[in-house]
Amino acid sequence: MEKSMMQNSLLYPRSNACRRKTSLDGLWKFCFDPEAKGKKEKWTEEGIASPVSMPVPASFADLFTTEKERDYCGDFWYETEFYAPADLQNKKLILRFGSITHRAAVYCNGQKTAEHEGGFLPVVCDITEAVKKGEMNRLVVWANNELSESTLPCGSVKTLRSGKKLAKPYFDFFNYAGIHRSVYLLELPEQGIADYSVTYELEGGDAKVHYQVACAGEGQVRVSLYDAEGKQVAAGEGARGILKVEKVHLWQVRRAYLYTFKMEFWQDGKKTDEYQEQIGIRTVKIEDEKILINGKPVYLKGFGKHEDFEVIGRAFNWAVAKRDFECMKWIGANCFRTSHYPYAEEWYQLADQEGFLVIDEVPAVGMMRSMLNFADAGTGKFTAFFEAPTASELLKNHKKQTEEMIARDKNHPCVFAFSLFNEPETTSDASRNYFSAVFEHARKLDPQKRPLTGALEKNSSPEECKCFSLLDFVCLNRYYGWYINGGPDIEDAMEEFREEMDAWEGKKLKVPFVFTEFGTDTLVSEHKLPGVMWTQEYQNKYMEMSFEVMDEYSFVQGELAWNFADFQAQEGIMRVNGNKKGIFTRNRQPKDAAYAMKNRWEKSEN
Ligand code: GCB
Repeated sequence: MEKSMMQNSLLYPRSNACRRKTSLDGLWKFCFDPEAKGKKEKWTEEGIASPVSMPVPASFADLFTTEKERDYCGDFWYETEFYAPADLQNKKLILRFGSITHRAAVYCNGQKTAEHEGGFLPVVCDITEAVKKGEMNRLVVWANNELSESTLPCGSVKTLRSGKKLAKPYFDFFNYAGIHRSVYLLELPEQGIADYSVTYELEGGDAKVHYQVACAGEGQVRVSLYDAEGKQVAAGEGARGILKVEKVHLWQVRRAYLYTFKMEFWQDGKKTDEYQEQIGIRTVKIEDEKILINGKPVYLKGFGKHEDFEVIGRAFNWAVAKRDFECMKWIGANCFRTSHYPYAEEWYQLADQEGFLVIDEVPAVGMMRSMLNFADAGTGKFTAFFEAPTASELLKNHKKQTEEMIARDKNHPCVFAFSLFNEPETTSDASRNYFSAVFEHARKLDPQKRPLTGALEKNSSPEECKCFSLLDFVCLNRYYGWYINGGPDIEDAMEEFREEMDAWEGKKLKVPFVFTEFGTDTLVSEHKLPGVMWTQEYQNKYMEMSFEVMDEYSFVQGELAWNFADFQAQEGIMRVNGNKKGIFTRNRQPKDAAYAMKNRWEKSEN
């Protein structure tokens, strides 16, 4: 079997005295393969057939001008070439894709070097044996964007009479696919630093940083810690230990402070590897109904987001990310959820720097058989999702992607919680068993033992839900006044909202509740006084009503509106060229509701 990616380090690519990264981003070759004949026809060795040019990173969908290409579902291929250094003594060569959506196999000179399931986490392959040194090498990637009920996210494939396949997501975002994040060629020491983790303990004004460095090969580890001015504040030896930081500068919400943690690997008196990363010293704790960062309660203000933008689809772009953070700072937010999948690593780096809290979510979305999950959420619809024979394979994938997400993101100070699902069925014993297994597994993975949660939809009511007790804090997605009693019925919606909140209160769970979704589709073009559904006035009215109810319950400790910005979704009678619940438009300009939210959020402290 090929080396699986988990054997390879997930550390973010960096260049230094011992490591070199070379970007392979740019224009690659690309082709669709509707008959899935590429493997039989040896495209893996001989190159792909009739290619067109394709930018990397990008989703392919919105670059083309025909439906056939935009809505393509099935196999597709990428190809490029790269130069491998002539001298690789004591070095290994690694290829690292930030993500390939949803599954991929990577071939170097015809040799399969990796296979990966899941479209939102890195694909890493060791190509040391497969490359021709001192020459150009052919790199071919097979990818596929079909959805099923045993892979994450969930959906199905429909075949039209013509034989054309279409992806049918059980979720409300466009099934963008492609090489979505940067690709690097890494020259790394054969033996050296593979991973590290840090945990924190605060003692008065000082802190203890417990560190652990995982290495491949025998050698000595030296570590050191530098403050933001570059002054060394602590140092140690050994693969694990404690660094004492006096008069610590804590990483605080919207007041980030980052130290640099530097690791060195020495063999026979020679430094053969080094790696450094910025870390933030802070603690996270759930106590009664509060979320505590550094022992102090924080109220979450912000959004559920998407990786989504015009033309590039789901690809990472630094400029878009920068603009998003500027908008979130302007409006007074302090938190976002990476709905509904782990984002590109650069998002977390920016959040670390800006002091944003992040709920990091695994792509466990669509775990209810439904093309209109948003509409079915409140109707009591039940599809026996976890009773199906697909559940055991699904669980395997769910656990694996949770492992990869936590392995990749565990050292980011911004990540204060992991979300292990969005809106699945939770009312059956089968769902309880399924999620007990997911949570039990996840609890073993995080060195910092951060809170685990998941976002519950309306069917997961206080009376019916069998899974809420697995969560360290409860996340609710609720649309009272939109999917439930919208428009002139909103006064009933408000009463029903209160009734549900009263029922939760009655359960005396003694945990914080966070609203991870609430919102209304709002067209920037539409104004009406008094407001009607879809107008800007109605979005404002709905938000006011929602905040009034939330403010009545002290166990509500956060409000993440749906969504930060308008985003592309599957076509349908409920969507006008995408989901329009953004507080900002798709090109990141504020709707009217943004000003009211800014006013509210700026009044309260972080
Ligand atoms: C939800 C889903 C989200 C949808 C949203 C909506 O409950 O979690 O993915 O986009 O509702 O707008 O309907």
